[in-house]
Amino acid sequence: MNNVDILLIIPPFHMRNGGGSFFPLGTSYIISSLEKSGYSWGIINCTEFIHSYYEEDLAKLETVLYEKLSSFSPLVVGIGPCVTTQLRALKKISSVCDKVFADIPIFAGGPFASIEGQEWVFNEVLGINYLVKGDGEFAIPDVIQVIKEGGDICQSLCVSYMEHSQVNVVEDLDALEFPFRDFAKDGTYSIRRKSMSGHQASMIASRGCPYSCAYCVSGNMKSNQVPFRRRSNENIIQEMRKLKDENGISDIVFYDDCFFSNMSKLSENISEFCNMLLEAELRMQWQIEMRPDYFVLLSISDLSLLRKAGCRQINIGIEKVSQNGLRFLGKSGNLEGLKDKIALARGKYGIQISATFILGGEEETEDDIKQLVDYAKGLSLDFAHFNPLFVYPGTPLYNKVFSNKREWVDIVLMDKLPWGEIVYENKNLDRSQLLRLIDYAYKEFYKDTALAHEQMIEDRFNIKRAEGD
Ligand code: B12
Ligand code: SF4
Repeated sequence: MNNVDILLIIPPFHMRNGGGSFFPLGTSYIISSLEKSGYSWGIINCTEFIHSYYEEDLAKLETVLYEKLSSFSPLVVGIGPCVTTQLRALKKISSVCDKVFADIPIFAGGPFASIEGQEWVFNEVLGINYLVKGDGEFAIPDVIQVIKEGGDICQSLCVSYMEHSQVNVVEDLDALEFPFRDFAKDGTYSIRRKSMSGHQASMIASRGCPYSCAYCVSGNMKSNQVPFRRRSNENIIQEMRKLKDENGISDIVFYDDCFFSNMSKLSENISEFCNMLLEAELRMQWQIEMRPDYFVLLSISDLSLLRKAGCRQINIGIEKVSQNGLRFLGKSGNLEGLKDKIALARGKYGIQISATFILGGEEETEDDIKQLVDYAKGLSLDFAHFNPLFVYPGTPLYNKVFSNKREWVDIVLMDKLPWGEIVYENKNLDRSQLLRLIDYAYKEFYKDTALAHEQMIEDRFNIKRAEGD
């Protein structure tokens, strides 16, 4: 029997075709913090044994989890990082936990657990009474300490429950231990991108997002009570050095929503980060996410410095090009010069450019979508990703589409598709039409390229398997 202070359960997620099994960075941060506090931990990573929310996979989850949980004797159980799409799997996890650990306190954490107004789902639908909202690094050891001292879980000031909400925020991210990486036996450290060749790892330089687009949870988390915070450049570079020296990592994917997040200081921030990195002489390669309205502002000297300091790919969330489409998504900003800037970044500076596009929106038609795909094809991008517009609870888009806070739960629980997403439908395009257009977009964009017959291009969302059900 494994006697541990805390058992962490990582819920499974629907893996898109071409995706891999990821060990979440959030869990790695939590483990480092537990190690530092001297608490013992066990882990069950459900992404290792199921990859979708098909009924047969959920049944397998139940059986395998029961067996695995039975080998642990924890003081407390933490489930997460939870995202809303996992609802069906979370229901199974919670019921198996109840059977095996009837008298042990169970709490959930991660983005879904931190979205304002979703406490009732945990309480009423999932039967999980306690949440640790926001950052888990200091909060989880606090919960363990309270329980070890014989207290009730609610005595930890970091815990939320129906009558009480507490969002935990680590103000100074430099105060955190670097994420625990020792379990990544296969050397992939939660990331496997085809566009990178070396040993890869993911990192995060900030928390939160300073923007609040209508469809996205990040900027709307807890009505913006979770502020945007960034680590110092010194601290980021120290972690890069550690990854290089101790783990043989050469390539980093920064998961930050906006790696550079101050438009008026864009060049200044690029210069500070890149020059410090060059002085550190790490010679590592890295890629970042950037908003398109920032990307068009990049000067020749910004691009040159980014390349020199190791930036090899920029992922831009273009999403839409029509002003109406952008407005509906709560996005604004000038995209003028985008095409030329992409050509310059790739042609002169050898920085690969990948972009994401959202299909679907108010009044959008099949013709609009085909035009967007044609636009994407004309941009000389290295990669493009096309996603349907999804409706997530906790966002302004959700409030526009649904009048009832409970509606999403019924939709996801009743759905037969394997991924737990709610697709935005309008009078012109229903879900299946939109999913077919996603298929069309991938095929059209990648036709005549080396990637044309990759599984992720042929059936990105496992739609064919879903239809065969
Ligand atoms: C990298 C990433 C991915 C990667 C890797 C995910 C992974 N497992 O590592 C991939 C590409 C696979 C992915 C997939 C998806 N993602 Co994603 N992803 C992210 C991203 C950009 C960064 C995550 C991260 O590493 N953050 C850094 C760490 C340090 O933060 P953290 O994970 O929040 O963890 C902290 C706290 O949440 C808490 N915590 C975490 N775990 C636990 C557990 C317990 C028990 C407790 C108490 C606390 C706790 O403590 C941690 C440390 O402070 C976030 C956006 C973001 N900026 O966070 C979106 C985000 C999490 N993803 C999101 C979504 C929607 C998805 C997908 C559904 C998309 C899709 N359609 O396929 C899938 C489903 C994934 C799933 N798990 O089910 C949403 C979730 C929102 C929601 N509705 O719940 C986010 C918030 C993006 C957004 N703005 O909308 N994602
Ligand atoms: S879509 Fe991007 S910029 Fe907008 S709120 Fe989400 S993470 Fe921030």
